[in-house]
Amino acid sequence: MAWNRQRLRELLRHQLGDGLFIIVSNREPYIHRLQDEAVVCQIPSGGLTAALDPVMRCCGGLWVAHGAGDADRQVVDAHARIQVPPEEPSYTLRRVWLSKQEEAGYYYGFSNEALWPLCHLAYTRPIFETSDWEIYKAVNRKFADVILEEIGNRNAFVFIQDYHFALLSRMLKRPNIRTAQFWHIPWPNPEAFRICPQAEEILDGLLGNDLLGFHIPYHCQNFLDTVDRLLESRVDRERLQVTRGRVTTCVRSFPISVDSEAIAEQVADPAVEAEMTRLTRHYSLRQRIIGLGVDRVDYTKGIAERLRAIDRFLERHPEFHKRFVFVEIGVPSRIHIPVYQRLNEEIEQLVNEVNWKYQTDGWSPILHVNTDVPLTTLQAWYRLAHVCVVSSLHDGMNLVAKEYVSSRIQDDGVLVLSHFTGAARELTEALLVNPYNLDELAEAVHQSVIMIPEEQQRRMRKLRAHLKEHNIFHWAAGILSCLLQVELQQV
Ligand code: ADQ
Repeated sequence: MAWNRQRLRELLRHQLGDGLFIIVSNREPYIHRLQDEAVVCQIPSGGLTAALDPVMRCCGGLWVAHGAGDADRQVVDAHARIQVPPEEPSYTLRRVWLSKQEEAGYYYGFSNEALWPLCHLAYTRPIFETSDWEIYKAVNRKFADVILEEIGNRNAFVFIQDYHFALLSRMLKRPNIRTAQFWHIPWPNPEAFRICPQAEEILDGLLGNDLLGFHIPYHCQNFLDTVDRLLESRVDRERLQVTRGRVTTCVRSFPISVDSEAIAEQVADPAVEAEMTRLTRHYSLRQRIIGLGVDRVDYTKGIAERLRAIDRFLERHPEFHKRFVFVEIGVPSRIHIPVYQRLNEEIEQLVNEVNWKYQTDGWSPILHVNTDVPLTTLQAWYRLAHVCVVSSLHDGMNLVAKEYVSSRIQDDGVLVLSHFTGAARELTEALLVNPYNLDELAEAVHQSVIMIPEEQQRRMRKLRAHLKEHNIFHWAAGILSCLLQVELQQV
């Protein structure tokens, strides 16, 4: 039987007992902003929060995150807490306040200028600033203090998210606390990782966890190899665990996913269908073949490669001029970092160039939407697109690929997917490509637009069947039951 909300809830109720369940992440699942002098509550885009909100809704507990919204302070109580989601309060969000300087050093600096490029092999050089590292440590400590205050003497399970908190589990180490951490981005090989001046401290920090999760076995192997090379410890490859001092950390893979059944239901809603009609009219898309790219604008996502491939495809196949439109929905992110500013400019310029080269009679081949789009609109695009191109140069998993597949309720459409995503290990019926190979990517776009309906259906049915079983609840149940077993064995 596939995992669903109900089964996950029962598992947690049964295993947690009176223990407190806490999720920690940098980004908050709900953010309050000021708009036209009114406070509005928004859901930030990004894979991590989208994946974990359904988990938290079903088990309650506490979510600790950076309060980043300009109206966040206005809506919390005296302990910086608020009940969410607003329409159906089911868990507590505890906000942690960071100064501009802390945000610059911990988030933009060490997390995103050092660790992010270090772990993604996309040929962007990491920047290691000692001052950023000092702030990163201090912010990890600040989160640890908040969490320890919330836990008091109770038993607690803390589920830490991502590379922003490499040192947190070590700081939380207490007999009444068990921790699991999920690393949402790839883990590189030891040669790549050892250039980090703080490599040993980061590894030591992560080995404070009882359980450490990655998306795919390859990232686990890389982690074990890195520990073996760089740190005094005992690495047991058969049992996939590392012992350092008196702590044993299990290292396992748990491929993250989406709530595929909920997505399939949502996209069939009349509101999504009305939005499909509106978009088709608004952008004059009737009779056109629609290609789609959806990303946070990041140099790891291969957006420029994708746009160049569209150019190559149109160059080679003029019969698709005026028939094909590629919709690129890219929400700018981390714009305070220079490399991201340059990337936004590069994409803008590429879109202009390609459009200038081909546009005629009211047709432009690329439609560029450079904002966050509401969920209904995003789902309408997923349904309208004949092909979705995910061309990441390196990606832990990539949820866009899984969202697109889950939205194809008529079993049609084609997913073009980079080999270098975690998703490529599971979604093998996609057209798998090397995004560095422009001709291959352009050819995959061509293959998708000429693929016969029977072949589309054969592939899409398999992909959808896979996601029906390997959904977000399967991921959460895997990692949480593993954490709770650790508890049972070790106490
Ligand atoms: P991300 O790098 O953020 O996640 P991804 O997994 O693709 O990448 O998730 C992006 C999410 O943001 C999707 O849910 C998508 O719908 C949403 N999104 C993107 N652009 C949007 C837009 N313009 N408007 C609205 N929504 C938009 C990190 C890792 C990934 C890993 C996830 C989860 O980098 O490898 O899959 O965490 O672990």
